[in-house]
Amino acid sequence: MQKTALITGITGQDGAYLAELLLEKGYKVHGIKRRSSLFNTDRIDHLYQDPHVNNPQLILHYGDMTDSMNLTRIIQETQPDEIYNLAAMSHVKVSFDTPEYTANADAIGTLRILEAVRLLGLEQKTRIYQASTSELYGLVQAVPQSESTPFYPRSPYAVAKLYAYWITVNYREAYNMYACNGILFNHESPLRGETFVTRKITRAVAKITLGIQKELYMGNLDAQRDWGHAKDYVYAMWRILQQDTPEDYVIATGTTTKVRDFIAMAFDEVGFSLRWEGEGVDEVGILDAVNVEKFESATGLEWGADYANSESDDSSEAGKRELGKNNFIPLNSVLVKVDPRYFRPTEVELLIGDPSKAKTKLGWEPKYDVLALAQEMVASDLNLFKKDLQLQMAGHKIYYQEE
Ligand code: NDP
Ligand code: GDR
Repeated sequence: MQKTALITGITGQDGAYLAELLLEKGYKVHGIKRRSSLFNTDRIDHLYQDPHVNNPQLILHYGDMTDSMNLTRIIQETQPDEIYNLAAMSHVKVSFDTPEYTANADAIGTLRILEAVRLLGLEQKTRIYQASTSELYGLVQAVPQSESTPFYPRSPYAVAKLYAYWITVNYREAYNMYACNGILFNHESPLRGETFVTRKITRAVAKITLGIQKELYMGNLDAQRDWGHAKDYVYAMWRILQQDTPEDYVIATGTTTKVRDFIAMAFDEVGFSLRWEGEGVDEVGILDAVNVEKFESATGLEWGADYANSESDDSSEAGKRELGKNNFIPLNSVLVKVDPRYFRPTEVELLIGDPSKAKTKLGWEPKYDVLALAQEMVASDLNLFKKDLQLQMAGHKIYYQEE
């Protein structure tokens, strides 16, 4: 019997990887997308199936986590065997600006899904995966963080997700539903949203080395995160719903990295070594040395050695740039600066997960480590911006927004 899955948040990073995985496994996949004034399905366009063709395996529905009637109707129509509730206002910093909306979508949205399944009498048919998060741990109580570590959320996002976590546990216990939390630590990929820290960094590395951007402005460089690859993590989501009994699991790599070190790692991919000077808001990352061979093979540009040693700074003028040549980044350029606007009112300083339970019970292990992740992300962003550079050189104007 073919299984049917419903993915909320299918247009997001995880939704895209999960949809791909479930289609490969032979599922019929329904996804909920939001109405937007522009197309918002970039991440899943490669999976799109023309609805005019017989029996498409991927079907999209308009919907929103804040609309109970909409969610109930979609669940009734699709009768899913598995629901993956990935939709959320997922940006921690933005949740301080939109706390009420975040609570509505992330906390009450989860309740809407659980209650719809119950009201429709699907408790014994439909299994539910809830996208819980390492942000629940917040202010460090103990490390590494496991399923039994106490929670101490530090943002409106994390508090909303705390409600979602417990309402999932409660529906499991109260109504004997198959509902599970995956407590996932940070996971990234070339599909990561542009305003999350890893992607912001890998985009900047690509743009700076290609001469499209001059500097990277960052927030807290000391924060430490347990970064994995989204591909590994969506596989864990699926595994969680295939067990005999519904349980909650931590999914993490078990190693942690400082933001500052991820920046250095990403620049190293293009042959740039940074040195750090100053402290706090005055800290800067300076181009200390270049591995010319590595730079040239990563970027396809020729390193402009003479210019690199000169005092001149006519950077960022695309018109003056010679195509195929780096003649715009002198050694000792300041490439990274701190901007307090990216600080959070309350910060989560240290996350490092203990995935032992997932390893033992799910047989799950990450395939990627943080270096392999950074490599893939930098390579992907270099490809992306090299295309833009070609267009710019041919006279097209391209505008960028970075946050
Ligand atoms: P993204 O931000 O990339 O994707 C979020 C998805 O939710 C998008 O499809 C978005 O739609 C959709 N969405 C947002 N608000 C609503 C709403 N009101 N109604 C319907 N859909 C909505 O997140 P990720 O893919 O990275 O994360 C997936 C889930 O996992 C999220 O719940 C996140 O909080 C959680 N999580 C993520 C971790 C990570 O490191 N990535 C770690 C732990 C948990 P649109 O495309 O239109 O914006
Ligand atoms: P996080 O991810 O808050 O952990 O939430 P993010 O990448 O936004 O931040 C990670 C850490 O980096 C620090 N930081 C910056 N962050 C951003 N976005 N931009 C900056 O310029 C910057 N400078 C430093 C942050 O302060 C933070 O400490 C992500 C989301 O995917 C959540 O949905 C998910 O639940 C958690 O991961 C696990």
